Amino acid sequence: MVKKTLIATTAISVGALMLSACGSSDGGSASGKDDGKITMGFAQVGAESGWRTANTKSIQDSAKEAGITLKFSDAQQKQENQIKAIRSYIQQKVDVIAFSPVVETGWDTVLLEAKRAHIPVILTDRAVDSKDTSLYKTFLGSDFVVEGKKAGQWVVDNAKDADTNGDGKIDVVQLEGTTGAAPAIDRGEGFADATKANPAIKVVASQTGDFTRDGGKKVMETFLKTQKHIDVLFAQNDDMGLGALEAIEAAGLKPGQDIKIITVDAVHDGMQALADGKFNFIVECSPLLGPQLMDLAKKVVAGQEVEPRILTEETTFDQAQAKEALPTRKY
Ligand code: GZL
Repeated sequence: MVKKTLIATTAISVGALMLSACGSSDGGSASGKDDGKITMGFAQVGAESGWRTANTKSIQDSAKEAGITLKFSDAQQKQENQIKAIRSYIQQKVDVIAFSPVVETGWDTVLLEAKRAHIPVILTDRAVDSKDTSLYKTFLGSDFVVEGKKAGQWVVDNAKDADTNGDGKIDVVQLEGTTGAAPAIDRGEGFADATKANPAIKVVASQTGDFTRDGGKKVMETFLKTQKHIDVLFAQNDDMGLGALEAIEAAGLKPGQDIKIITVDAVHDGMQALADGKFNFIVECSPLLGPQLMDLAKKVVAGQEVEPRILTEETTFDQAQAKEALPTRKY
């Protein structure tokens, strides 16, 4: 669990990013190059969602902007591909490695190889559940437990509305992200935590849709066949929620009215669905990690001390706020 691993670390908002220069450095560039040009190896999860596409663009654009040479790989959501990419970056003696671990576990061996090669590692977006926090310099991303709590809190605050058939019970179905991924584990935990406040709220079915539209559609079709009545859908990302919309409408139900829908991310298509009244609430999860990542890369390559956990600042949107925000959204 991200929470356990990072318990000893201090989380700060990215706006208050405090960095202190420090003489000692074990992050000396493996390449031994002293031309000041940094080469980063980035092992991306895949291209599974609108969020991921925006995240990749942010990283690629920011590397260019920062004058950092970027080696980039897409693992198609397979951990073995990410491990292979990290090994190849070690072979190529890059100055720094960054990646978004597709799942929380199974990274210690390859991260130890990077450490032995004196290549600093930055975790972005998703975290690892490793006991040895010396294996990476910092984690830059969201607090997924908080995101889950915000989603659950909406159901608690809108219980009357959420009880769509007025039977006094609020039956929730949940579309989980990739099995074993930090956002899936932690958003589910946060949602369960927040909804404990009202015993009428019950998650009656929960299954992974792997963060994809297709996965969300297929699993929602099953939920609609097996559940007598569904009051609320909590989709752990917009894309699964968008896939579920198709299944809900094909079943002759009105999304956002017959079934209340809460999602996480706030990418363009999700915000459009919210503005159109098909979603009811979105918890933002920012993919725009590129600028902070490049800033951190320069600092860790220079051997500077950085905060062990840097959180992105995020908000939430209801239907009216989505209408207002859409015209100026960057993604
Ligand atoms: C969250 C990120 C998740 C997004 C999904 O930081 O890891 O992965 O919520 C994406 O859209 O697929």
